[in-house]
Amino acid sequence: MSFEENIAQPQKYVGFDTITTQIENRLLKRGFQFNVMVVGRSGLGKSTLVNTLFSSNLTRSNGRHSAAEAIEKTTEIKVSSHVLMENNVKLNINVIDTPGFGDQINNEKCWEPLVKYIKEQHSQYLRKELTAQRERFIVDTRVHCILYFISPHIKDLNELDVVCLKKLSEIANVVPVIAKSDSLTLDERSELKKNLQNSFSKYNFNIYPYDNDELYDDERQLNEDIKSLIPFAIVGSEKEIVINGESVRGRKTRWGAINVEDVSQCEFVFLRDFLTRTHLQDLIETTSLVHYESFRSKQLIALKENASNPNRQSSALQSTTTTAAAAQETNGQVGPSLSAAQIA
Ligand SMILES: Nc1nc2c(ncn2[C@@H]2O[C@H](COP(=O)(O)OP(=O)(O)OP(=O)(O)O)[C@@H](O)[C@H]2O)c(=O)[nH]1
Ligand SMILES: [Mg+2]
Repeated sequence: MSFEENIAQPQKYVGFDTITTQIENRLLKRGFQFNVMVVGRSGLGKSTLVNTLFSSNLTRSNGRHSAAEAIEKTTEIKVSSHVLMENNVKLNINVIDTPGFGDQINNEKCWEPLVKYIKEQHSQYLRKELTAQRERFIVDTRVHCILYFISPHIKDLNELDVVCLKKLSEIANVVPVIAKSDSLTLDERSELKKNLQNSFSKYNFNIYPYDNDELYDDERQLNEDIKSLIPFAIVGSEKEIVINGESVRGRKTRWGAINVEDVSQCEFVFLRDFLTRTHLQDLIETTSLVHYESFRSKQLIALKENASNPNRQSSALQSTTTTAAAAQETNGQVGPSLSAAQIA
């Protein structure tokens, strides 16, 4: 069978070119959902950065101001929801904070609650997708981006960073940053960045952004440029300071004033442009098409295997939490899963 494509122009204006505006209007009414998780040791400036990124007061920055203050001893996950409006565009942001991460005496497995949270969101989404009467728009709580904060005071990744980056980059879009880079000279900064980049490739982390066959040349080039900048050496600030008579977001340091938006002083602007101006949609899409898809197919294959194996089927139907997929995917460690009973 052959298929011939004829391109014709209607003889008078029909109006279907407005479909782009129609889509835009619908999307604008609905708004966009972006879920960002911040991970890193206490006091590295996670809350400050989120507030600097969205130029708002989204999360409370309550870092310790003196060594005597107690640090949070939990890896409890805190989610806060915010709505931002810019021109006509409504952005719903969930900030998933992980206070106390890496601050315990024994940090082994401190990544577990984070992995569990991420998988739980995938699992909830899948459950909603598979119900007979599914919602028209499923509320998306899947983690679209993880900002991973690396201390500026190390020479290379420590053991905890290696394990966490490995685990997290397998299941979500991870963007590492060098926190508080104003505490480094430019030479120290590029030295640390070089070491970290070498380690990322040595350990073969799946750091975002990813290449795929569908990218155009300009997109591929943009991703290359971004990869050469990662980890972004950032500075965050919630305060305005006056530099040369102009009020800017910045910090006063022993060496002088830093304008966080000045690219000769730090890479905050590159990070913000990357997250909001060039890759916001791609982060959301990649979460759905790559990370969620991989979770979904593992779960459905396991479910099918259970269904074709009568012995396992009965146990899957009885169980509400565990399936073969959970065991395969997490080596029995963490992660919720589905059973036929849950889906029905
Ligand atoms: N020098 C410098 N200080 C910063 C920077 N970002 C934040 N701070 C300061 O570091 C302290 C801790 O900042 P937070 O944003 O509360 O840190 P956090 O990572 O959210 O800390 P926890 O919520 O305790 O995990 C505050 O006093 C901030 O003003 C930075 O880029 N450079
Ligand atoms: Mg905080």
